[in-house]
Parts: sequence; C-alpha cells; structure tokens
Amino acid sequence: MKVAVVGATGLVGTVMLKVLEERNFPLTELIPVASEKSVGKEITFKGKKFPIVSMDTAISMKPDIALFSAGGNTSLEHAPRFKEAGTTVIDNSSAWRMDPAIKLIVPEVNAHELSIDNKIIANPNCSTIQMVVVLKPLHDKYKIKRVIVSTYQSVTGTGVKAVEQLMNERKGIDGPKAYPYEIDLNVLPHIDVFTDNGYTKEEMKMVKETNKIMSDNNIKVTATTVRIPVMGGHSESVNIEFENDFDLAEVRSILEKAPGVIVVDDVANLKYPMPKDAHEKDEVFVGRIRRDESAPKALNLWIVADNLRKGAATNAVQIAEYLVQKELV
Ligand code: 11C
Repeated sequence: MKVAVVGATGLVGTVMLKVLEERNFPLTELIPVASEKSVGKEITFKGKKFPIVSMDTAISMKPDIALFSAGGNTSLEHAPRFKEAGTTVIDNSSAWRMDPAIKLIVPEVNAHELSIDNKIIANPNCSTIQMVVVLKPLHDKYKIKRVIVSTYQSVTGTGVKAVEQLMNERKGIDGPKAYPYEIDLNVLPHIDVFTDNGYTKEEMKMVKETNKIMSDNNIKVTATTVRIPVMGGHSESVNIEFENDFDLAEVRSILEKAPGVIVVDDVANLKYPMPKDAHEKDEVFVGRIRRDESAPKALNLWIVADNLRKGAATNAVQIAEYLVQKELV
C-alpha cells in the first residue's frame, strides 16, 4: 500500500505516523504531505527517511490511501482531487461527516457499511468515537432511548497552540492564546463555536454523529462539552436510559467482551479510567459502571480515551486496515 499522510507534521498527523508504524501497517511507500514551508524536510518512519511533498506531488504519486488531518477547508479542496486519482481518502476533519453520501465510520460499530465505492470516508469527532464504541454493544442488547453526556476534554483536541497556552500559563509566561480565557486552573464550558440553539458545534457533533454512526435517529442525545486543563485524553460522564431493563453484572460482562473496550472498574481499590492512564493507548476505557438510582432502566458510566489516538489517528488507521483486509482498496 502506498499511503499519503496529509498534515503529517500536525498533532494528529504525527500520531498517525506513529500508529501506522506501531501497528505494522502493510505500507510499501509513505508519502508525507504538509504545507509549503515543510516541503523538502524529511520524516523518519521505521528508520527510513521520507521527504515531505506538496499536495500536487502527492496526487501525482497516486497513493492507494490518503489519511487526511489538515483541516476542513484543505479536505474539501483536495480530497476530491485524490479521489479523482484513484486514492481512497480517510478524512479526520468535520468537512464530510454529515454528507449523506459519505460513510462516517468507527470500525467497532459500523465498518460493515464500507464498500469499494467509498472513496472518501469520514473519521468522526474524537468525543463521539469513544462514546459510540461503548454505546454500541449496550444498544444491541438493551436498546438505548436517551443519552446525556458531559465531557471533560483535553487541550490536545484544540491543537498545538492550546497545549502551548496551557504550558505557558503554568510557567507564568505570556504568549499566544487558543482560548478566550485562561485554561490553567480553569474550566471552559465551550468547545468550538456556539450555534443558534445555544449549543456548541462540538455538542451538536456528538448528537448528529452518534445517530449517523449507530444508524438510529431514535436515540436521543444531549451533550455539554467542556475543556479542562488536561493533556492525555478526553473523559466523559455518560448517562444512558434503555428501553429494556438490564443486569449490572451482565452490562459489565458485555463491556468486557466489547471490541476496543477495556473495563477499569474496581472502586474498592480506587481503580477507574483516567486520561493519564489512557494516554498513548488505542483502546477506550470505561469504569464507574453503576445503576442510575433516580430513573428506571438507566445507567451511569465514565468513559476515557486518548483523543489523538482512538479519537483520531488510531480510528483512521483501523479504517485503513479494514479496507486492506477486505480488499476494498
Ligand atoms: C476538540 N473534538 O477536542 C475537538 C477536536 O471535529 O474533529 C476535533 C474536532 C473535530 O476540540
């Protein structure tokens, strides 16, 4: 497989390269793509050096797969050009996600929807991915009616500038700001821009993307998304109301067997998922599994994952792996 990584020098692009290397993706040629100022520099992958090339050069090299993480506008402009060259694009931006003609894929949930005709495939938002990996096996068994989610999101979701803002504030240094307020020693109930209904775009992504990935518009979702001064991953408090009653031991057993999920839930020994432990891991961690005693057939969970891994790079690479396995590229 000839693989292009578009946005190879960015936060997610760098992790994509790491994940491709770690998972031993069957790659014969790497084509790193970045902005003009990086063209000509080199990237080391599996001990070999690969030159960073421009978008046009990459398209002329006709890669089999292009992993895109370079922002929505870049994706809207260039993904169709790669598609035209016969490349299958897996795009991490929000540009194509809600396009009815485009598949929005989390492999553990809906990889079976993919066919050889899908030449642009969308990778969902990080906070949605980690939630649906846990919701899916529970929905299959008990049928979900409603989800109330509150997130606690890492600054790495915003990008390098936000990581620098947090570090600068921690050291008492002035510098460029990614947020309208201080992030260190603070909490911002605001991720992405506000929309007309008073929710943020991030909150509405969690609603709409969940329905699309789960292929079920009857699941009601409401979200409050919050930025916290943390680096290792996103955390989520998730309340789920089911159509059918459940047994708590059975819920635990379903989650223990669910693909891509690790249960960390032993409160007697103070074991629960934390972003520090999820950092650089590919799985989704779930704990604090308990009945919601205020409502019948309702459950509370705490879900944590590395947003740059399962929330972005790992999910994209898993889609690519699936395409290769099923000979869809
Ligand atoms: C954040 N979830 O943590 C965002 C980052 O639609 O892919 C990813 C935005 C997206 O700020």
